[in-house]
Amino acid sequence: MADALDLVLRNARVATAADTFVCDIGVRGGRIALLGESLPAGTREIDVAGRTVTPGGVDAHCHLDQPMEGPAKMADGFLTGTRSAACGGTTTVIPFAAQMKGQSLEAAVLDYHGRAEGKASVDYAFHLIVSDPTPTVLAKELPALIARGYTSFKVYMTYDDLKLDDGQVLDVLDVARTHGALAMIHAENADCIEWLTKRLEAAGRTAPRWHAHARPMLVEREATHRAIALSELVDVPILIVHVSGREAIEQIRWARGQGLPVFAETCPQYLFLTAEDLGIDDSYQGARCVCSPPPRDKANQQRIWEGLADGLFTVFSSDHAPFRFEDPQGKKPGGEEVPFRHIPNGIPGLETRLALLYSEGVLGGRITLQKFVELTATNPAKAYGLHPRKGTIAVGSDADLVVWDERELTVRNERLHHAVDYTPYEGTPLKAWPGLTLLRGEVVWDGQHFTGAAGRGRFLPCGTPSLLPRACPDSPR
Ligand code: DUC
Ligand code: ZN
Ligand code: ZN
Repeated sequence: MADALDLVLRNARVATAADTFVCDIGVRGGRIALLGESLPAGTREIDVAGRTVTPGGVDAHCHLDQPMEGPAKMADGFLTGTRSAACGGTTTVIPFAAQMKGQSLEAAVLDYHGRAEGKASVDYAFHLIVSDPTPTVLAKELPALIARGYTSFKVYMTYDDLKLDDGQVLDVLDVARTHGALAMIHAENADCIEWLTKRLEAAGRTAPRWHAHARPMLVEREATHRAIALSELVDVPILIVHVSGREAIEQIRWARGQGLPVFAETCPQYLFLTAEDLGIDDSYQGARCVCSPPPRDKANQQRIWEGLADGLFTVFSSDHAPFRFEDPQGKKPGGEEVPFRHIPNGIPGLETRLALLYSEGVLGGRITLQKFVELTATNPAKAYGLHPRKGTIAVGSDADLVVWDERELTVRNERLHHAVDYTPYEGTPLKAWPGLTLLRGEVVWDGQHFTGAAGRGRFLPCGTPSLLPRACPDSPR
């Protein structure tokens, strides 16, 4: 007879990307061993009758303890970042091992493992950021790292310390094609941003709100179209990250219409914030919401909701980029209120990502429960080669689970677990929050307290991205 179950979740309303059904979930050795009615007793039992259970969230775009140039320092490393992930229902995070210009990729990955080791309380994989695609990086380091489970990388079309020119993007895409990796693209036109920034500065327009004027949708639209063309030239899938509104969406819809494998991600800030959150006057408070691309307006939020519902978007990530507001290493570099050009870009969102989408999307009637699971867990796991171990509720998958509490609450930073001194969603009413988060069968959030432990999170080497249906081995290409 098989060993006894370690845990049984009784009478769960299980939601996957395909179905909703009521059953017991039996866990053994950290994995889902049985799904069925009236399962045998487990060593531990939790009755979740009437409550929805979804796969633990996979946040496939977050920045934790990423080395930065200049005075800025991220407030969250793996310790606080993964703790806040767990308390918000996310059990896998994929932050970025970022190559600095002049640095080898191998060194960046080694350094980043050192930052994570012993600190993570949820499981984690790494994307790479390729900022210096030297011949050695392209011919040796990148192929070797892909083979070792780093199968996705981000390239930037903006930011002086990270950006690649078009030729370099083509080179990196070519490696992705040859070795079966997925390239994520930050699409904004750097020269347009610089040109606009200088004009705004010359006119004395340097308050945080002008950040949005330096990065209008046109600069995102142009770069999105260029990224699509570059990927078409190389004949390789790409994923456009943090899409903010209508103009980039139109480019992606056009690409899809051409049959091109162009995937897209969006984030909570493009559903719940607008450019007005960067300020309607010259107050510095808006520095809290400075991120790139910037949030747009209500009409664009609506376009993003439509894209989530109709399949334009493949993944929904936080783009958690945590900087404290009252901090010389955060939004006030050197303790000063600085021109928008110098404000560190990014907002926190790891812990609030799932509850915002569940509340407004699922319970607000904008997306189905299946779409929620697909966007927040199943597709990110597929896109980055972690499925079916992660991202679903199935026999053999890791027992990463969220049991939802459907109740009215309000987002308050004092209740969150990150190390940031604000949340952009302060005061937002919600209709649900995770009541329990389980990582490989262990409760890491009990609805009131973090119950996980630093060092319990495991590193996950990624397999081949599996969003595209694979051709049969002997079918013609
Ligand atoms: N934009 C990014 O591209 N990354 C982190 C934060 C941000 O605002
Ligand atoms: Zn980006
Ligand atoms: Zn980012």
